[in-house]
Amino acid sequence: DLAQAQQGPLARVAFDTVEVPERLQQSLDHMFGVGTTPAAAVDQILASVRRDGDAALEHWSRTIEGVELSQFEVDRSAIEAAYSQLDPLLVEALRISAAEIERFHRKQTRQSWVDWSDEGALGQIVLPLERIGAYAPGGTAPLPSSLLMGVIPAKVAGVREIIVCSPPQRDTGEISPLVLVAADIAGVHRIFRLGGAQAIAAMAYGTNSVPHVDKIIGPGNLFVVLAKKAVYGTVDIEALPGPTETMVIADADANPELVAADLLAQAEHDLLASAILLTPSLELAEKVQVAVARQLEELERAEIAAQALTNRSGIVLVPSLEVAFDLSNAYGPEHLCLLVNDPWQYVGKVRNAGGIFLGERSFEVLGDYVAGPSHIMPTGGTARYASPVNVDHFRKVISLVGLNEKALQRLGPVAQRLAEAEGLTAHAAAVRRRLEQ
Ligand code: HSO
Ligand code: ZN
Repeated sequence: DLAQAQQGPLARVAFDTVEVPERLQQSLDHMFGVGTTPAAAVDQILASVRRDGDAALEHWSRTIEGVELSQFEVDRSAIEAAYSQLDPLLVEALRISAAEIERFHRKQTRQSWVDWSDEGALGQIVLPLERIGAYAPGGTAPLPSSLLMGVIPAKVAGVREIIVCSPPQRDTGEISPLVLVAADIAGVHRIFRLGGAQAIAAMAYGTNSVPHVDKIIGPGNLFVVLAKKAVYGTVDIEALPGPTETMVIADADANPELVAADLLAQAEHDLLASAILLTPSLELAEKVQVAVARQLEELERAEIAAQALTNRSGIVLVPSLEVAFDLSNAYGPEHLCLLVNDPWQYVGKVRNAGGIFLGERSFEVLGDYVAGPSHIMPTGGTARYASPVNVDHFRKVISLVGLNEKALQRLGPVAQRLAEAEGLTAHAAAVRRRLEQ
């Protein structure tokens, strides 16, 4: 039951029904008191950063991340040093990716407008947010591509100041050079060596060292996601990102090796990543199963991918492509990959998905890195109402009301009647005084 799958406890791991691994619970018990849940620990961290500012940031960086920080902000020389640590071809790849992302998002124009008539004018002003913060996870495999995908749409929107928080690595005490260089190429203004819930708290409330922002974006571990959820309202957030998902719809002509490769590419992200194939062809299903098993052996992250394939993944044999699209709409996958003949004819059938990838040559990994659209897409079935990160995430609208006497004469009595019905006599009087003038 694919619709059910999106509501199941696994899909909600980042939210409230988390089963806490034993080792994690032990360190929670040790640091915060016996029986403390992740959400309660996050609340404590948020409250202390709000109260004690930089001192709390130092404390939590020491106790949780195991790093002694004398200065949170990264200076220019550290960024230059990061460039010199990277292969120039890799730097070039980041630049090309950044240029393609920018080119795509420049298409997303939403204009201010003013509409004049004999009743005056109505309109809207479109403005960028002033300051946003992006979180870039550290860990064993930092994802610089995700930083580009979050920051560049903000840049295109015209956000005045973009800051980044990312945890320093234990061995070097510095943020991963990949993250530093990606942040620089994306056009980030300030970078801070901060990870976890304390980084989210710093960006939400502000401290002496870290300015508070209007919106926080970016993926993170359980604590980061819980912290984003908790500060929502004080700041905006783009989403509570869950484990990544791909759904492949393939017909009998699809290449099983490529279907398998695309499923595995997604499965290697996370133990809870979801990679699902829907196909009406039993023959293809069997070939994909064999190909997956064989290709799995060649992967460095085979263990993670193999687990992911047994958790929230699988091959579903469907009676027809028609049914495949119904199931896919019920599931609302982050990525929907169409490995079918003439994929364009099915685009109109898709109602819920973060992104649609059309055909064998237009696969998800291109989208992950270089196609142009942001790869930060709605997960957990939220594609029912949410969109991939885009320029509008970083813009807001101010309504303009510039009506004249003629509009007052026509609409004033209507407003007055509604005000009286709501029992709001001061509202009614504000209309009446004008009509009586
Ligand atoms: N597929 C991931 C994004 C990503 N892939 C980053 C590689 N790096 C979630 O859309
Ligand atoms: Zn990916």
